Amino acid sequence: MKRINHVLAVLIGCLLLVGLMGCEYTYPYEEEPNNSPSEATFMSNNITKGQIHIASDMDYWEINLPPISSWAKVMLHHLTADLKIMVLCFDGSGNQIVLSGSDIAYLNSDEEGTNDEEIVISKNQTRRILVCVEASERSGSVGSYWLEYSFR
Ligand SMILES: [Ca+2]
Ligand SMILES: [Ca+2]
Repeated sequence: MKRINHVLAVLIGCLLLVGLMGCEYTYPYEEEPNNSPSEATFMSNNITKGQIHIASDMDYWEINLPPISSWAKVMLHHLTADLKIMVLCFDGSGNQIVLSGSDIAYLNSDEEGTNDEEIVISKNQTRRILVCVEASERSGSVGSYWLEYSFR
């Protein structure tokens, strides 16, 4: 009887754990909540997956870069819906880099439909990037994506 009670206790414990963890939606590799810059998921690989599960969802990702000699690129691909990306760049002291002139056009990327998104950052003092993925205002649709970055 004691043994059965023990098994029951473990079972109830597992159910409680699953119940608690299931409260917040989490896609593999993405850690919700990640809806603001301070909750950004750190990208430990140069490629990851995420999902915009409701139209108002936002996914923030944090990328740390070593010194780059010419550019850094942030890409969104394998889109299942019309999503968009926006990036914020910071220097080694944590100050936001204000991009000017022609660079401004590359801060946001929103192609139509499920076309890939790409942002090229040419400011080589960039050491930290915050990426925000969300539904395009055009469609407000939900879907999954792969986020990737590279640099040179
Ligand atoms: Ca999110
Ligand atoms: Ca788009």
